[in-house]
Amino acid sequence: MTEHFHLQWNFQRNSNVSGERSPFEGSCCSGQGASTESDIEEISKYRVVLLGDSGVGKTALVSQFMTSEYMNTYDASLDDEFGEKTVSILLDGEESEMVFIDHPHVEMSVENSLSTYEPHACIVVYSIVSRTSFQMAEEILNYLWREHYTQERSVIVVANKSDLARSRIISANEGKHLATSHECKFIETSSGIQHNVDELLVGILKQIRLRETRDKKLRRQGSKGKLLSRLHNSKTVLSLNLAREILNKMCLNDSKSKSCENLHVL
Ligand SMILES: Nc1nc2c(ncn2[C@@H]2O[C@H](COP(=O)(O)OP(=O)(O)OP(=O)(O)O)[C@@H](O)[C@H]2O)c(=O)[nH]1
Ligand SMILES: [Mg+2]
Repeated sequence: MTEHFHLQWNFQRNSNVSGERSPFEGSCCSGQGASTESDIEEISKYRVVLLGDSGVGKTALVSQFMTSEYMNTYDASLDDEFGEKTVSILLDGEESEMVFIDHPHVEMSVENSLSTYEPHACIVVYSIVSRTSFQMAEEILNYLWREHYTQERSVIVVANKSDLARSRIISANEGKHLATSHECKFIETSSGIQHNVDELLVGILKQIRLRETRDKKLRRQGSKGKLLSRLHNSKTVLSLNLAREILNKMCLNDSKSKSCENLHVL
């Protein structure tokens, strides 16, 4: 599929012989002269699995992603085989390839989806008009929590069908509480009237990138930290560090609960 993507990309780059404005102008892939194959290989590729009860709107959301203004229209490889759709997203001047994995709920278990795809992010969808789908989302989140997914990867709780306001059964607060209690982000969407669909798409990519940057930093600090701890092992320094850690945790937890709807911070 990646090969198909590259081939399509190269074909479109080389096929602009009419003198029309290149579709890559103004994007991160515009620029003078021919790009090399290595430019293309540098683009990060992220897998995103959609989970949730049958009929909550997973497939409808992915279809709406395909119409996003962030999508590099000319670079998309809309490969619907095996429930996967690959799109190229341009965000903050950087391009990333996102693969959305969407199997009908009855066809693939959560365990199977995670072990097969090892996703960078999980989107747990429920419908605001279905209590059963909310309970299903909770079960999925409990599983993700036990498997340390919510702590180690990006997990976003999506309350879909917000257009059906009159039939609403699950309040936004209930959804937010579910998300924060599992250390996840939260957003209400409607794929029907395209409410917050772009925000979700961009939010997923932001969350993955932020986490990636933080993990890299932590790894670097980890090696630095080992060195420092060898130097500062007096009792006073240790207790001061402990106090700082506790304070940090308190502040972190507080800001986290406030920012569950802000998909642009971790
Ligand atoms: N009113 C409304 N209807 C929606 C919305 N999103 C999806 N639907 C409808 O809900 C039904 C189910 O949507 P799907 O996207 O097929 O649901 P799914 O989660 O993919 O379901 P499975 O593939 O069975 O797991 C369809 O009739 C959609 O048109 C929405 O935001 N608002
Ligand atoms: Mg579906």
